[in-house]
Amino acid sequence: MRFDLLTLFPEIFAGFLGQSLLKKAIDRGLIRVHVHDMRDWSRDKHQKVDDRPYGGGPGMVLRVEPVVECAEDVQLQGAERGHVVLLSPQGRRLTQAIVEELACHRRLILLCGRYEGFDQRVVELLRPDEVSVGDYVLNGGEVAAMVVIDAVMRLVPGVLGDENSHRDDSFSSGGRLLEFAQYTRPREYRGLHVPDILLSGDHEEIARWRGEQSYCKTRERRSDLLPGASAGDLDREETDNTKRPADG
Ligand code: 6GU
Repeated sequence: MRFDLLTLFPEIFAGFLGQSLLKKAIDRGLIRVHVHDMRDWSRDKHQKVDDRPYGGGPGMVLRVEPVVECAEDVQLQGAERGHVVLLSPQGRRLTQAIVEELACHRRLILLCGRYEGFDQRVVELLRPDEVSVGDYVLNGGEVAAMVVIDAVMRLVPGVLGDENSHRDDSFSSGGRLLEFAQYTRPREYRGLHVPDILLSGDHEEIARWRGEQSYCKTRERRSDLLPGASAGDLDREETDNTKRPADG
């Protein structure tokens, strides 16, 4: 699978691409990631890619030409044009179902915005799939693009070793429950013991206990995930949240 990242801050991705599971997948040729600096498509001698919004208002808007021309050139590199994703808080909110959908593409072009967003004509010309990673505001799409790559790459065949691949993840379209609690050695730490059941060797009982744990944790923390929950279950909780950021 190939990912193309279009950004104004290519350095942000260096650590992410050079570590861990993603680096291994790249080294093994399962995944390719190309990072493109949209400034290289600026016609301006100062490589300016943003400008003040028509109609006034705070902040700067990404200009249409460098973004569209960068995306079009990048699409022509490689065998297929790819599915264009624009990371934006206005997009549909990312879920595991959307991650699974994105993983069906052989190539994803991820557009990372900054400032107050893109000129609307970027959307009209590229017709991207607009995706948000949650209901909060980030300074730019780069962190969101890393979220998308991280979640999608796990679904690319061969990326997870056999050891993990058979594991039922909490949010895969099959399972809809949170994970049960896990323990490893030592058996006791500061008076806290590993539950006896896990040391019993009775795999049937262990599976039952884990299922119960998952169900109870989900009911307590995320009842919106349980069958029969309506969208309102979550909204009510969210609008109930009266906390405000601390001063300073
Ligand atoms: Cl994709 N971008 C930005 N700037 N903020 C976000 C987001 C994306 N998703 C949630 N918040």
